[in-house]
Amino acid sequence: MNDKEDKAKISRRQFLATTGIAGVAGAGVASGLTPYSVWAKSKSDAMKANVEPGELDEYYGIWSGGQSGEIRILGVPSMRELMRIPVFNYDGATGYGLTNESKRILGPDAPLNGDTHHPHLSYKDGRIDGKYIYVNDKANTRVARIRCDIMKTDKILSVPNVQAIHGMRPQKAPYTKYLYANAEFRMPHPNDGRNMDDNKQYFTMFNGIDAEKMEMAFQVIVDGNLDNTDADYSGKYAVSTCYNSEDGFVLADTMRNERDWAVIFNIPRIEAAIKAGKFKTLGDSKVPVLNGRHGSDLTLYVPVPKSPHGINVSPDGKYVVANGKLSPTCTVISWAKVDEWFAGKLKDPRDVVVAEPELGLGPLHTAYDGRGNAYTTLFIDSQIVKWNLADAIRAYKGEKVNYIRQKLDVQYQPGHDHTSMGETKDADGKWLVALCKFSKDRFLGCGPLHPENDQLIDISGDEMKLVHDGPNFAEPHDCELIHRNLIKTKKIWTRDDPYFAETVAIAKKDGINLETDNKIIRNGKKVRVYMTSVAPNFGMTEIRVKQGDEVTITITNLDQIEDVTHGFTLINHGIAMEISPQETSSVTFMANKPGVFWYYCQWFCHALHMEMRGRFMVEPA
Ligand code: K7E
Ligand code: CUA
Repeated sequence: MNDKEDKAKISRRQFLATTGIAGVAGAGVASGLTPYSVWAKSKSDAMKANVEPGELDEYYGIWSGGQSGEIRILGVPSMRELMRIPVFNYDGATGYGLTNESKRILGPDAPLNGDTHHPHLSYKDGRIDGKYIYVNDKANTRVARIRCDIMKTDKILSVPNVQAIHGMRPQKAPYTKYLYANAEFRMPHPNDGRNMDDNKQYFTMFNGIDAEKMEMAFQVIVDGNLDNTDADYSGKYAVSTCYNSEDGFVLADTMRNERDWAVIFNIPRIEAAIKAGKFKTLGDSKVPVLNGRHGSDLTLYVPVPKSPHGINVSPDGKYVVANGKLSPTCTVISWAKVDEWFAGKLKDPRDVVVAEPELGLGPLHTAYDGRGNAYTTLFIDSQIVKWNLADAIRAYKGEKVNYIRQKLDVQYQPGHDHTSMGETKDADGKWLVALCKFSKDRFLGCGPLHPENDQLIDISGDEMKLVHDGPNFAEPHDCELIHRNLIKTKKIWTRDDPYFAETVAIAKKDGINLETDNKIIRNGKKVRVYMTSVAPNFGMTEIRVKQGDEVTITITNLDQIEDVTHGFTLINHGIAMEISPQETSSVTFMANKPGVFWYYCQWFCHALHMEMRGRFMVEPA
């Protein structure tokens, strides 16, 4: 890079730091640090992200799809997108949201949008067990579970009596018994229009979900609101940030206090209180509701500066870091001290704080390398700051040590960051992904809506090195990087899979053998069509029904060969679905229009794929 380019780049960064973005997040907080940057990346650094054709990535990247409502699977380090998993959204390729199998998961009248933020895998003893991915839907107050073996959404739960599930984490130990889910927004109770102006009737709740059944286990009323959450490595605690201790309705009010808090939930005490019957219920809901406000022995409110956002437990199991957002600091809380506090040995809730390092402007989230270092995103500074936990603790005690190891410019405005295996006891400190909210000029223009920029950073050495820019569509808030050995996926379906068990049961009642039969069963105006598919043939090349019939098409793909997926698309009916090898898929719709409508296989499966089609014939009423 020549001098001129260098200057141009630096002035661009300064420009970003001084534009409106800084103003939004409470500018004027000076960090007092002199950041240094690594702009250039050499060709050899970039080659680290290179995965040769035919080679496999070492890590699965589990990405949230933000406002798209989906989950995406990327390979890391190549950052290649491997798969999209529809979760809260409609998906035209797989028919998710159209098929009977997916509708059973989504439930009746489910909205077909979602806002996924936090994908997290299930645990055993603080390690990834490879079973499930859980993810929140902020937009419609839901949580979902995805089966890792088939990479399909498996269950969805609507959380009652709250609004906007944001922070969400599985319990880490001894196993994922509970899923912890923060409802972000306070709302009036009851929310039937009578209390809309009475702030005192507003509250929100921390939610415990039975992670195996995907049913509500408990709700805890809190003061303030709830942003992000994490769980410790002993299984005893969950902890959530609150950016609105002021109970404000508008921005200016939420920024009034110099300190808000992190609230720690004592899970064994919550379980004991439920056992002892110390709860109430709200409205029609049967879920136990406990009081966790100030003064409750179920919670500990730790004051932290200022409007904290991310909350991240260190993989050594000792600490949790609350990220200051409007304060240039992070607050380090010791779990051992939290034990002491609940044992009645400490007086001041701030006694659980063991460090409060000053890191830079707009700290949002922190990740760890398993070697004692933390990596915090600085939204306003557009940097990742690497700092040392032990040194930050020594500095808090008054020692003169520099806990900052490096600051690396990222492009631009990072939200979450995540390290390989960093949310587990097996944190391996190889890779860091910075999920940048703005990409600005990093990619070819695609209109006013820009992609995000997910940057891959090599953290295996002493110095962080940027190796790859990864454009991504709206809006990955968070991801997890999991070693490929921990996730085992099926190559073809097994016929006894619960995903389509209910469809199989209906066929059985109709006396159908799905593996051999091609038949139409009529029951009044309800018509059920059963057919098989083997490349390049559907079991039936014509289906005759009457106008006004409710038609269910059930197709079983008999192919046993990996990757030979068929599809069923019915012209002019808005119907399409995936049928992968050994899968049964079904869809129900009204045959309202008389005439001939072709159906075809929309998944290129065979040299004669174009010929894999048939006529859907509707006789006029
Ligand atoms: Cu975008 Cu985790 Cu929803 Cu932070 S959250 S950036
Ligand atoms: Cu079957 Cu294309």
